[in-house]
Amino acid sequence: MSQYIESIIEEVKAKNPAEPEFHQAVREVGESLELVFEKHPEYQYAKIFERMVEPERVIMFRVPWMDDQGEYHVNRGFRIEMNSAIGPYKGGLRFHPSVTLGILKFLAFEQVFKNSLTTLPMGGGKGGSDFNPKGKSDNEIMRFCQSFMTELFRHIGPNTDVPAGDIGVGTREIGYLFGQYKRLKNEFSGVLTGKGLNWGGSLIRPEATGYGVVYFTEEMLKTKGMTIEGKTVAVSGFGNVAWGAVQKINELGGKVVTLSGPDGFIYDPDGVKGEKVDYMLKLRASNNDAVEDYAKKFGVEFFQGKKPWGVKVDIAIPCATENEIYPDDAKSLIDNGCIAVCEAANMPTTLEAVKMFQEAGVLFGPAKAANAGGVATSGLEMSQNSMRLPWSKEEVDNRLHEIMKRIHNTCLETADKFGTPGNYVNGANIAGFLKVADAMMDQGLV
Ligand code: NDP
Ligand code: 2IT
Repeated sequence: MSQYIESIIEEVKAKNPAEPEFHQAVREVGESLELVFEKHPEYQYAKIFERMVEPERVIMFRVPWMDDQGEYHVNRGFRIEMNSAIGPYKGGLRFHPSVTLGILKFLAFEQVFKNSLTTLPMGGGKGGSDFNPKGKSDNEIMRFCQSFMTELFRHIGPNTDVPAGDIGVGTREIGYLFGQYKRLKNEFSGVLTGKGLNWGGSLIRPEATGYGVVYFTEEMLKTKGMTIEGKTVAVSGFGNVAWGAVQKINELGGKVVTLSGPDGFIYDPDGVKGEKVDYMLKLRASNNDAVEDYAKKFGVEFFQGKKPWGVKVDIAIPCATENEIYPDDAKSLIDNGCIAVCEAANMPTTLEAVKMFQEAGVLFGPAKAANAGGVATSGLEMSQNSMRLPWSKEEVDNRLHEIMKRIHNTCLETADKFGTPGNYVNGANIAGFLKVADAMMDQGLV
């Protein structure tokens, strides 16, 4: 690690103590960017990376709400407006008790590079709340969303900042948020993505992140003359992203043998298919935080408190949350002959585990490239909203597929150009950086 990058990381740590996930994300990108600064000192001179690690704006606010029993509650709401060099801020909202400023800063930082890779004009942002949807009634979720938007509405807009879903925020929550925005602004616009189909949403958006990650995996496998057909896959999580990934893996002839939740994982040797895929939606909508019910319903094994990475599979697709693959997990996957790991969640693999996969020759697709299909399809939703014309399923899916192929090729070409062939992490970080950095240079002191 060069002195220059190390000093930036030290400063980030000093200014943002107690934000380890943000430090981790900056370090991962910083390591790749060394290769850029060697060739292009002009970025270093203009302090582009120092600017990128400082959000353009951070909004933090109180979210008071009342439960069904009439008891008062207060949560904290956030929106990190990280970078708008190439378009309006764009990124999801996360409702989960683990949400902190640091978690959202890491996610907003990653989003800047990811959105750049999509080739669409979107800057980077992220937001959310430490609100816990577990066990909440529909009315409680609605009141919370309305209160959240009552503050957020003044900071966002279709040309300013366009939030979407993430953990704990799906079509239902986007609906309540959109309804409140519309009342407050007296305006029907594309201010949020992930909307319902009857009120401005795009076909394929719910499936897009999962589909995209499988398209990306397929492209990685192709470089080794392989396909997904006949491969066994370990998936973690059971939410929106996992659901989309499972569908596309089945369609391409692969077999998903695991799902996981905060309670443990299920092992289904016959594969998660047919009605079991539909059941995932019920599990997610139950707000119950547990995957064990799947094992009970379909008579398969459940491993309490364990992660799925010890199961012998060809491919691993983490779809739950950050830092779920540690060096021990990486070792199990490598020892069991895993050929590809593709990140659907954001930063699910620790830095050491990423290095282990790369050194072992496992194909490794980093999140900011591999899971960009979700936000890319959000970008397509924005285009449809601007035109006031919806596209067909085929049209959106074809565009998504093309975008994922292009991102894959851009990563490979960039990795090659900077002397690290096959290193998708460097390719994604560098290609994502260059577009935003050049825009910032063009725009002066921004
Ligand atoms: P969902 O809320 O639909 O599902 C999240 C899944 O992860 C659930 O199974 C959830 O269980 C589990 N999970 C969440 N937090 C934890 C935790 N701390 N420990 C263990 N399990 C946890 O969210 P999504 O499917 O939308 O998101 C999954 C991942 O994909 C996240 O990393 C997200 O940032 C990323 N992503 C999402 C995109 C999108 O468009 N939705 C786009 C790109 C990436 P439970 O809810 O029961 O805790
Ligand atoms: O992490 C992500 O890319 C998302 N949660 C999707 C963001 C979006 O704006 O669609």
